[in-house]
Amino acid sequence: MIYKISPNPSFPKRGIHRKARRTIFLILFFMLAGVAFTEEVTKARKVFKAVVGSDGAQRVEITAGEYFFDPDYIIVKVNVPVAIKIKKKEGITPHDIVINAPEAGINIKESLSTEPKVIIFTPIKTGKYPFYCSKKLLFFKSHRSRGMEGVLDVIE
Ligand SMILES: [Cu+2]
Repeated sequence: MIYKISPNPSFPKRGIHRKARRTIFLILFFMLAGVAFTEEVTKARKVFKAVVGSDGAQRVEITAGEYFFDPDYIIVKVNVPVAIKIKKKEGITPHDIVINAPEAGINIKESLSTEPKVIIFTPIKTGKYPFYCSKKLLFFKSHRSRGMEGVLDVIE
């Protein structure tokens, strides 16, 4: 038997594959970019810049609820005492606030109630430190992953 070698050269075929691959890559790229963009939009922060009161403390008021902190991007000055007055909205779901930044002299874990609590600390190092709610019910997603987190931005 004689086997004929296909006269159809593979070169142009490969070229088509390359094009297809590039198209697929571009489609994936824009899909991912789209996802990243959406993420950015949904994570728009409520920014609050603390002002130093007559007593020398920077005052911040936060309300917590399902599932947010308002504001959730708080800017404070380094080496100036911060007084956070925080309460949670009515409801049976328990919430707390955690800021675990020992390098900045901050180590907070307070459960929240509808009665405002005042948390006082002095940040000793600039940087962005996360704060969040550590509550999680059984197999459900943590409050943090549902959006109960924010940033404490300590600036010069
Ligand atoms: Cu919570």
